[in-house]
Amino acid sequence: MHFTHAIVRPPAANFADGLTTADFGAPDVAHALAEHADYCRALEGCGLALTMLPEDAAHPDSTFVEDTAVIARNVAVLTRPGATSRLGEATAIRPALAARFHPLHEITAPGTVDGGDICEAGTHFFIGLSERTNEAGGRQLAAFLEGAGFTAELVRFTAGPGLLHLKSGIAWVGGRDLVVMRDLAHHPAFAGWERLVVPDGEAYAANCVRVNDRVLVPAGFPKTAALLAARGYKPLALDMSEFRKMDGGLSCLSLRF
Ligand code: CIR
Repeated sequence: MHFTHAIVRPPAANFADGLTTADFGAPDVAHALAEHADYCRALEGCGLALTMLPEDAAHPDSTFVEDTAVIARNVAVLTRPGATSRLGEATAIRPALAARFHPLHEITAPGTVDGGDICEAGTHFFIGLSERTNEAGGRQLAAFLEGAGFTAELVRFTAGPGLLHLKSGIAWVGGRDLVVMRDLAHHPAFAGWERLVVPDGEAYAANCVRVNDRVLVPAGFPKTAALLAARGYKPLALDMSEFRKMDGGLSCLSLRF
Protein backbone atom coordinates (compact mmCIF):
# COMPACT_ATOMS: atom_id res chain seq x y z
CA MET A 1 0.00 0.00 0.00
CA HIS A 2 1.48 3.31 -1.06
CA PHE A 3 -0.38 6.59 -0.86
CA THR A 4 0.49 9.56 -3.02
CA HIS A 5 -2.41 11.92 -2.27
CA ALA A 6 -4.73 13.02 0.48
CA ILE A 7 -7.76 15.27 0.64
CA VAL A 8 -8.12 17.39 3.77
CA ARG A 9 -10.37 20.18 4.96
CA PRO A 10 -9.47 22.45 7.90
CA PRO A 11 -12.04 22.94 10.66
CA ALA A 12 -14.32 25.96 10.26
CA ALA A 13 -14.83 28.68 12.86
CA ASN A 14 -17.95 26.86 14.14
CA PHE A 15 -16.16 23.53 14.58
CA ALA A 16 -17.40 23.39 18.17
CA ASP A 17 -21.00 23.16 16.90
CA GLY A 18 -20.37 19.67 15.52
CA LEU A 19 -21.58 16.42 17.01
CA THR A 20 -19.86 14.98 20.03
CA THR A 21 -20.33 12.59 22.91
CA ALA A 22 -16.92 13.28 24.46
CA ASP A 23 -16.69 14.96 27.80
CA PHE A 24 -13.51 16.97 27.28
CA GLY A 25 -15.03 20.43 26.85
CA ALA A 26 -15.34 22.59 23.75
CA PRO A 27 -12.50 22.61 21.25
CA ASP A 28 -10.39 25.72 20.74
CA VAL A 29 -10.58 26.45 17.03
CA ALA A 30 -7.21 28.21 16.76
CA HIS A 31 -5.58 25.25 18.48
CA ALA A 32 -7.48 22.84 16.22
CA LEU A 33 -6.22 24.71 13.16
CA ALA A 34 -2.64 24.43 14.44
CA GLU A 35 -3.08 20.70 15.03
CA HIS A 36 -4.60 20.34 11.59
CA ALA A 37 -1.64 22.16 10.03
CA ASP A 38 0.76 19.79 11.83
CA TYR A 39 -1.27 16.84 10.57
CA CYS A 40 -1.04 18.15 7.01
CA ARG A 41 2.72 18.64 7.34
CA ALA A 42 3.03 15.07 8.62
CA LEU A 43 1.18 13.71 5.59
CA GLU A 44 3.43 15.74 3.30
CA GLY A 45 6.42 14.41 5.18
CA CYS A 46 5.17 10.91 4.36
CA GLY A 47 5.28 11.86 0.69
CA LEU A 48 1.64 12.77 0.05
CA ALA A 49 0.48 15.67 -2.11
CA LEU A 50 -2.46 17.39 -0.46
CA THR A 51 -5.69 18.75 -1.84
CA MET A 52 -6.80 21.30 0.73
CA LEU A 53 -10.53 21.94 0.49
CA PRO A 54 -11.89 25.21 1.87
CA GLU A 55 -13.39 25.41 5.33
CA ASP A 56 -17.11 24.62 5.25
CA ALA A 57 -19.06 26.35 8.00
CA ALA A 58 -22.31 24.88 6.66
CA HIS A 59 -21.10 21.59 8.12
CA PRO A 60 -19.27 21.93 11.45
CA ASP A 61 -18.04 18.30 11.27
CA SER A 62 -16.72 18.67 7.73
CA THR A 63 -13.05 18.52 8.75
CA PHE A 64 -13.68 14.78 9.26
CA VAL A 65 -13.51 14.16 5.52
CA GLU A 66 -12.86 10.45 5.91
CA ASP A 67 -16.55 9.88 6.61
CA THR A 68 -17.63 11.13 3.18
CA ALA A 69 -15.96 8.56 0.95
CA VAL A 70 -14.26 5.20 0.74
CA ILE A 71 -11.32 5.09 -1.64
CA ALA A 72 -9.43 1.93 -2.40
CA ARG A 73 -7.05 1.82 -5.31
CA ASN A 74 -9.38 1.39 -8.30
CA VAL A 75 -12.68 2.10 -6.56
CA ALA A 76 -14.13 5.24 -5.01
CA VAL A 77 -17.49 5.41 -3.28
CA LEU A 78 -19.20 8.56 -2.09
CA THR A 79 -20.88 7.71 1.19
CA ARG A 80 -24.19 8.79 2.66
CA PRO A 81 -23.28 9.83 6.22
CA GLY A 82 -25.49 8.47 8.95
CA ALA A 83 -25.95 11.69 10.91
CA THR A 84 -28.53 14.03 9.37
CA SER A 85 -26.37 17.10 10.01
CA ARG A 86 -23.57 15.49 7.98
CA LEU A 87 -25.54 14.35 4.91
CA GLY A 88 -24.63 17.50 2.97
CA GLU A 89 -20.93 16.82 3.42
CA ALA A 90 -21.06 14.12 0.75
CA THR A 91 -22.62 16.57 -1.70
CA ALA A 92 -19.98 19.14 -0.81
CA ILE A 93 -17.04 16.82 -1.46
CA ARG A 94 -18.48 15.25 -4.60
CA PRO A 95 -16.78 17.63 -7.12
CA ALA A 96 -13.33 17.00 -5.62
CA LEU A 97 -13.85 13.25 -5.95
CA ALA A 98 -15.64 13.28 -9.30
CA ALA A 99 -12.69 15.15 -10.78
CA ARG A 100 -10.39 12.26 -9.87
CA PHE A 101 -12.39 9.05 -9.81
CA HIS A 102 -14.33 7.52 -12.69
CA PRO A 103 -16.72 6.06 -11.98
CA LEU A 104 -17.54 7.60 -8.64
CA HIS A 105 -19.93 5.13 -7.02
CA GLU A 106 -22.31 6.26 -4.33
CA ILE A 107 -24.31 4.92 -1.44
CA THR A 108 -28.02 5.55 -1.87
CA ALA A 109 -31.00 5.65 0.54
CA PRO A 110 -31.92 3.87 2.64
CA GLY A 111 -28.25 3.02 2.99
CA THR A 112 -25.98 5.03 5.25
CA VAL A 113 -22.20 4.70 5.56
CA ASP A 114 -19.63 6.75 7.47
CA GLY A 115 -16.11 6.18 6.16
CA GLY A 116 -14.91 5.87 9.75
CA ASP A 117 -16.63 2.50 9.92
CA ILE A 118 -14.66 1.11 7.00
CA CYS A 119 -11.34 -0.51 7.77
CA GLU A 120 -9.19 -1.48 4.81
CA ALA A 121 -6.86 -4.35 5.64
CA GLY A 122 -4.87 -5.00 2.47
CA THR A 123 -7.33 -6.55 0.03
CA HIS A 124 -9.97 -7.13 2.70
CA PHE A 125 -12.47 -4.67 4.12
CA PHE A 126 -14.13 -4.72 7.52
CA ILE A 127 -17.39 -2.79 7.27
CA GLY A 128 -18.56 -1.81 10.74
CA LEU A 129 -22.29 -1.60 11.37
CA SER A 130 -22.72 1.22 13.86
CA GLU A 131 -25.24 3.91 14.63
CA ARG A 132 -23.95 5.66 11.48
CA THR A 133 -23.50 2.77 9.04
CA ASN A 134 -26.51 0.56 8.46
CA GLU A 135 -26.80 -2.84 6.89
CA ALA A 136 -28.24 -1.51 3.61
CA GLY A 137 -25.30 0.86 3.25
CA GLY A 138 -22.81 -1.80 4.27
CA ARG A 139 -24.15 -4.20 1.66
CA GLN A 140 -24.04 -1.57 -1.08
CA LEU A 141 -20.45 -0.77 -0.21
CA ALA A 142 -19.46 -4.44 -0.05
CA ALA A 143 -20.88 -4.96 -3.55
CA PHE A 144 -18.83 -2.05 -4.95
CA LEU A 145 -15.67 -3.35 -3.28
CA GLU A 146 -16.24 -6.95 -4.32
CA GLY A 147 -16.89 -5.77 -7.86
CA ALA A 148 -13.40 -4.25 -7.79
CA GLY A 149 -11.76 -7.47 -6.60
CA PHE A 150 -11.66 -6.89 -2.84
CA THR A 151 -13.24 -9.03 -0.15
CA ALA A 152 -15.51 -7.47 2.43
CA GLU A 153 -17.42 -8.48 5.52
CA LEU A 154 -19.97 -6.74 7.69
CA VAL A 155 -18.89 -6.41 11.32
CA ARG A 156 -21.55 -5.86 13.95
CA PHE A 157 -20.24 -4.19 17.05
CA THR A 158 -21.62 -2.18 19.89
CA ALA A 159 -20.86 1.47 19.40
CA GLY A 160 -20.66 3.60 22.51
CA PRO A 161 -18.56 6.22 24.26
CA GLY A 162 -15.08 6.20 22.74
CA LEU A 163 -16.26 3.90 19.96
CA LEU A 164 -18.26 6.01 17.54
CA HIS A 165 -16.98 4.19 14.47
CA LEU A 166 -15.34 0.82 13.94
CA LYS A 167 -12.05 2.58 13.26
CA SER A 168 -12.28 4.38 16.58
CA GLY A 169 -11.28 0.98 17.93
CA ILE A 170 -9.28 -0.74 15.23
CA ALA A 171 -6.62 0.04 12.65
CA TRP A 172 -4.85 -2.09 10.08
CA VAL A 173 -1.16 -1.22 10.04
CA GLY A 174 0.25 -3.75 7.57
CA GLY A 175 0.44 -7.45 6.75
CA ARG A 176 -1.92 -9.28 9.10
CA ASP A 177 -1.47 -6.76 11.90
CA LEU A 178 -4.45 -5.02 13.44
CA VAL A 179 -4.17 -2.53 16.30
CA VAL A 180 -7.27 -3.08 18.44
CA MET A 181 -8.78 -1.70 21.60
CA ARG A 182 -9.33 -4.35 24.24
CA ASP A 183 -13.14 -4.34 23.81
CA LEU A 184 -12.78 -5.49 20.19
CA ALA A 185 -9.82 -7.82 20.60
CA HIS A 186 -11.94 -10.97 20.82
CA HIS A 187 -14.49 -10.04 18.20
CA PRO A 188 -14.84 -13.10 15.91
CA ALA A 189 -14.27 -10.98 12.80
CA PHE A 190 -10.66 -10.44 13.82
CA ALA A 191 -9.80 -14.03 14.74
CA GLY A 192 -7.03 -15.15 12.43
CA TRP A 193 -5.48 -11.70 12.40
CA GLU A 194 -2.50 -10.66 14.51
CA ARG A 195 -4.00 -8.37 17.15
CA LEU A 196 -1.85 -5.74 18.80
CA VAL A 197 -3.99 -4.85 21.78
CA VAL A 198 -3.75 -1.25 22.86
CA PRO A 199 -2.60 -1.05 26.50
CA ASP A 200 -5.10 -0.11 29.21
CA GLY A 201 -5.77 3.60 29.42
CA GLU A 202 -4.76 4.16 25.78
CA ALA A 203 -7.91 3.04 23.90
CA TYR A 204 -8.03 6.30 21.92
CA ALA A 205 -4.71 5.37 20.30
CA ALA A 206 -6.38 2.41 18.53
CA ASN A 207 -7.26 4.96 15.88
CA CYS A 208 -3.82 5.13 14.33
CA VAL A 209 -3.06 5.35 10.61
CA ARG A 210 -0.47 3.64 8.47
CA VAL A 211 0.79 6.16 5.93
CA ASN A 212 3.55 4.72 3.77
CA ASP A 213 6.51 3.98 6.05
CA ARG A 214 5.06 5.68 9.14
CA VAL A 215 2.18 4.98 11.51
CA LEU A 216 0.53 8.18 12.73
CA VAL A 217 -0.43 7.84 16.41
CA PRO A 218 -2.03 10.40 18.71
CA ALA A 219 0.46 12.08 21.03
CA GLY A 220 0.21 11.17 24.70
CA PHE A 221 -0.14 7.42 24.28
CA PRO A 222 3.46 6.23 24.66
CA LYS A 223 2.69 2.58 25.37
CA THR A 224 0.90 2.21 22.04
CA ALA A 225 3.77 3.95 20.23
CA ALA A 226 6.19 1.56 21.95
CA LEU A 227 4.05 -1.44 21.01
CA LEU A 228 4.18 -0.41 17.36
CA ALA A 229 7.90 0.31 17.47
CA ALA A 230 8.58 -3.09 19.04
CA ARG A 231 6.76 -4.67 16.10
CA GLY A 232 9.00 -2.81 13.65
CA TYR A 233 6.71 0.09 12.75
CA LYS A 234 7.76 3.73 12.82
CA PRO A 235 5.22 5.68 14.88
CA LEU A 236 4.82 9.42 14.40
CA ALA A 237 2.98 11.16 17.25
CA LEU A 238 0.61 14.03 16.52
CA ASP A 239 -1.40 16.18 18.91
CA MET A 240 -5.11 15.50 18.50
CA SER A 241 -6.54 17.08 21.63
CA GLU A 242 -9.05 19.39 19.89
CA PHE A 243 -10.33 16.76 17.46
CA ARG A 244 -10.72 14.24 20.25
CA LYS A 245 -13.11 16.66 21.94
CA MET A 246 -15.35 16.22 18.89
CA ASP A 247 -15.05 12.40 18.79
CA GLY A 248 -12.52 12.59 15.97
CA GLY A 249 -9.30 10.67 15.51
CA LEU A 250 -6.34 10.69 13.16
CA SER A 251 -7.90 8.67 10.37
CA CYS A 252 -10.97 10.92 10.06
CA LEU A 253 -8.97 13.98 9.04
CA SER A 254 -8.01 12.77 5.58
CA LEU A 255 -8.98 10.71 2.58
CA ARG A 256 -5.82 8.96 1.46
CA PHE A 257 -5.20 7.33 -1.90
C1 CIR B 1 -19.20 13.03 14.29
O1 CIR B 1 -19.79 12.77 15.34
O2 CIR B 1 -19.62 12.64 13.20
C2 CIR B 1 -17.94 13.86 14.34
N1 CIR B 1 -18.03 14.79 15.41
C3 CIR B 1 -16.73 12.99 14.50
C4 CIR B 1 -16.46 12.13 13.31
C5 CIR B 1 -15.21 11.33 13.46
N2 CIR B 1 -14.95 10.60 12.28
C6 CIR B 1 -14.31 9.45 12.25
O3 CIR B 1 -13.97 8.89 13.28
N3 CIR B 1 -14.10 8.89 11.06
